[in-house]
Amino acid sequence: MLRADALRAIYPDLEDRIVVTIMGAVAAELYTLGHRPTFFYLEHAMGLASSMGLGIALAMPRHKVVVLDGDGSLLMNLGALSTLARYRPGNLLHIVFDNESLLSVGGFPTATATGTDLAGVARACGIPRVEEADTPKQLKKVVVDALAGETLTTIVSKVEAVGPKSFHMDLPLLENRFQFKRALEALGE
Ligand SMILES: Cc1ncc(C[n+]2csc(CCOP(=O)(O)OP(=O)(O)O)c2C)c(N)n1
Repeated sequence: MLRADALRAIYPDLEDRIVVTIMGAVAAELYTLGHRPTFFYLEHAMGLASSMGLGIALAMPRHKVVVLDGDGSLLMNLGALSTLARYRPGNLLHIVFDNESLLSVGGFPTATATGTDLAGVARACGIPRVEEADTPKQLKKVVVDALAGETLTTIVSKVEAVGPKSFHMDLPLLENRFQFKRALEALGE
């Protein structure tokens, strides 16, 4: 599955949500589909999108929060899965696009290319619902289910190590940061 196709399939389910993405390819792909003030693209702080999503989900329990993560990013902060499971906010959906690669910096293989099973790690950490979805249709189904429910969910989707031609986003980090904060304040807790 191409991540771009996966994102296109679930974009209608994301566009009215609070979304936090990792940097690089997936951020550019989501941005290209259509930026929303409630989307935050976490530049630089690799591995921390799920931690940021956890904080927002706990602070804003009436709103669904979706995190778009990558295998390299999650591997860099693997303990995040234990912390997510410990607090288990039912309004948090954690989607990991596993391309077995650090694609955004040139495509070096990660540990999922040599056998690490992130869905298995998530289950062992105690995430109450873990799904694997490897086609856009399957992903759409589990995303819709998870957003309709109240159970912390991690979805691991294997995708090809293919990204956009350009990672350029016409939205500076600071502008995104202030716009996102205002959008969340307007939503209220
Ligand atoms: C702490 C830190 N180390 C390294 C980087 C450089 N970096 C940016 S994106 C990236 C790869 C991210 O890999 P993954 O999460 O698998 O996503 P992909 O690029 O494959 O979509 C790296 C190493 C960074 N931004 N921050």
